[in-house]
Amino acid sequence: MSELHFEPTWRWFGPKDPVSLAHIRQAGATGIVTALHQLPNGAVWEMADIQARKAEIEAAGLRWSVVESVPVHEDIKRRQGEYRRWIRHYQQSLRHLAACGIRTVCYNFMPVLDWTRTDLRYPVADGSLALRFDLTDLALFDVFLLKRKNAALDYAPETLAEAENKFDCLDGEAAARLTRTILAGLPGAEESWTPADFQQALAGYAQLPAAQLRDNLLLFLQEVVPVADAEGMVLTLHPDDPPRPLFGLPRVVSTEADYRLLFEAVPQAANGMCFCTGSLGARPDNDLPGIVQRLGARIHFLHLRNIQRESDGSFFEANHLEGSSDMFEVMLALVQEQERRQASGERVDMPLRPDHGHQMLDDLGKTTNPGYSAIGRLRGLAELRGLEMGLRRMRGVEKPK
Ligand code: DNO
Repeated sequence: MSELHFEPTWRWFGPKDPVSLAHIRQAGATGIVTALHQLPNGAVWEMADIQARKAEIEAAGLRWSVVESVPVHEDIKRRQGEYRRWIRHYQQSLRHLAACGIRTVCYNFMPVLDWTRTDLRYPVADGSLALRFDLTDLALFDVFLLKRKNAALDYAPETLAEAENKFDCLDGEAAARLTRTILAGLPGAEESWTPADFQQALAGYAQLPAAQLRDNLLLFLQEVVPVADAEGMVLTLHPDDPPRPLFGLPRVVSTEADYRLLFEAVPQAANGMCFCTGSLGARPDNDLPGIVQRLGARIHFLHLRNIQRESDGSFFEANHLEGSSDMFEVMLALVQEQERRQASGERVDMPLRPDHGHQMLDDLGKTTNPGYSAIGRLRGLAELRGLEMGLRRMRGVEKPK
């Protein structure tokens, strides 16, 4: 069997990222996952800007493997205003990226908010800090701080009672921190909100049921997938994180069935998936190895991380090989999928990045991007690569020369 591997990649937020390209290289990554974060949503990515960023990455001995993300303008999600123009810009950005040799693009279709947590410094048993999504805290914010109309209807009575108790003892600083954590936008999110703007943005979705959001996503795919296909690119749709509606906003990329529907409607292989085990794994009904077995041909980018689920839908981010998902089974399914592709002459590349990591060791005293500190991800990447290598060798792949 000839040598296959998942290209080890690392998310880098550009020149302002406290983790340098030189350090990323030492962590064992060869590929960079990044975006032109300085551009506003909807702007055309010009070739000169893409080339300049690419040159900077290559000067450090790395390659720009994946764009995460070319963000989708809110007008496209709502199919309103200038959405046609933003779609044309998106198509143009894809063509420019392809012309610069970058062929894998990640994006999401979550309205208003990108990924969401309620605690960015949740201490786990070993003393490192993890990211946490706590349903009680979400309800507390939604019902008692934001005071969204009818919010209480979205939570179970026990959750509301707990949230109310917690709210009664909450000091101003903790309330401000929770608000910031939810609304300020985590790394990679393109928007951040004040409570008033957020209420307004939510109001904009009041008349948009999930079925309509899904139609808007399909319309977008029908417009951009043929362009990606013609350019030899793949688009990888990131799942909702967490995979559930939030603040009454619909979310339509949360389950295997959601993806299946999109793949059936827009069948080109360029209509692909970013397989994020942390996002999908937050729902016990998402069978991760099974998704790889059934939809593997669509998986063009891997975000591997683990979460520890709790019974009410809360979770925290566990170490990569711990937590609720069996990373061995996931990795095995991915290795088998890549072997299948090789045997059938399909595109084999599946860049992998260790998604998130705990804040630990020297990073505890540093200002880091939540989830994106160096050492926790370095640990994650090392563990995942070790698991991958062990599995491949057991399956008869020769030792690299
Ligand atoms: C969080 C990330 C998200 C993701 C985007 C994809 O860590 O996985 O920021 O990159 O939602 O568009």
